[in-house]
Amino acid sequence: MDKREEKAEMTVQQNREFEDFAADVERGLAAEKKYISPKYLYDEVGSQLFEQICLQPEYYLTKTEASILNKHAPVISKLAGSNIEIIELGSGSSSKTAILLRYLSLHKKRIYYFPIDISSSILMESTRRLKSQFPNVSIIGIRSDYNIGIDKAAAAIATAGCMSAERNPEIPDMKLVLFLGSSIGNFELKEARSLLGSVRKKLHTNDLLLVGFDLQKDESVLNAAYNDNAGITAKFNLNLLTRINRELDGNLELGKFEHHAFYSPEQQRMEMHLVSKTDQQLYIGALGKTFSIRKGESIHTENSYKYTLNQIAALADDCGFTLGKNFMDKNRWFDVALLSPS
Ligand code: AVI
Repeated sequence: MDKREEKAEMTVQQNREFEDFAADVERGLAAEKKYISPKYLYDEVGSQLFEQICLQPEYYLTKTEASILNKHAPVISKLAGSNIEIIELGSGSSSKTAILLRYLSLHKKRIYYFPIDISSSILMESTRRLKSQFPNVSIIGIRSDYNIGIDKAAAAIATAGCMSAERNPEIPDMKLVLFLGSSIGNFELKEARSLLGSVRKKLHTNDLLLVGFDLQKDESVLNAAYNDNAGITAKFNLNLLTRINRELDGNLELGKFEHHAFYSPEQQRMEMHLVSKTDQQLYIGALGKTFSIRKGESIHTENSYKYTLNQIAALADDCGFTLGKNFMDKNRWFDVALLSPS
């Protein structure tokens, strides 16, 4: 693909993203219970704010998962072949993957790493950093959603294989797919099944999948994690309104909403909402429409499901995987589940 074709493809993709966002905001604000998909929290600013959330003392998820990966990197490495293709769904800053790369790069012959993310700036910054940290690892960032990203990574490997007359001894003998950070928790169970099911279809029997699950725990720990003292999670949530204003020509006033996050024991999930402080009209220029919202009414912006080990095993089974191992911290707050195709 030459530069002109690449640009044209980018424009088509941007138009499609704009139309999807507009349609989703219209549907969500017109609904009886207002909602907007959490995927829209991640524009460039939202992605940076999420990186800051991960550093907050109350947000135990990132630190705990990192400590699990640090401890179990040798075992994970032993399970992997000598040439390995690592594909990470929603790689973000790739900081936890760096833990694995540090270990794998010392013990493997050839590593390809394909971080897949929707934020181009975070992707560019993390691939630049990792390339200088791990010069022996081939790193190819893919700005895409997950399904297309996995196909692109497979195509890149196939091209590398075709370039040599004989079978290239450096071509990976296995894929290791990473879906870390409890991102799976932001999916409804049906969507989580569908995502893992489609990942399963792209894997061979000797490939592996590592998924980070946040586990059920004391409510006070959960509530603190999503209501950090520095107010970063609140900014992250409110940034969705700024994004609507900028991209869809909205007139939403951030001061007229507040961040509300709480644990729902019935649904076994953290919920994040933007609660309206007054009766107000929300005008969205790109739609040419106004939506009414009452004082106390909310826009539901995220669910973050907390799993039990039984639920994880059932999900794996439903999607055609065998649960090989649960790598957990000593408090059992977080689980990195190792799944292999059944
Ligand atoms: C990305 N995801 C796993 C985070 C979570 O914990 O659900 C997003 C987040 N929302 C508020 N804080 C962090």
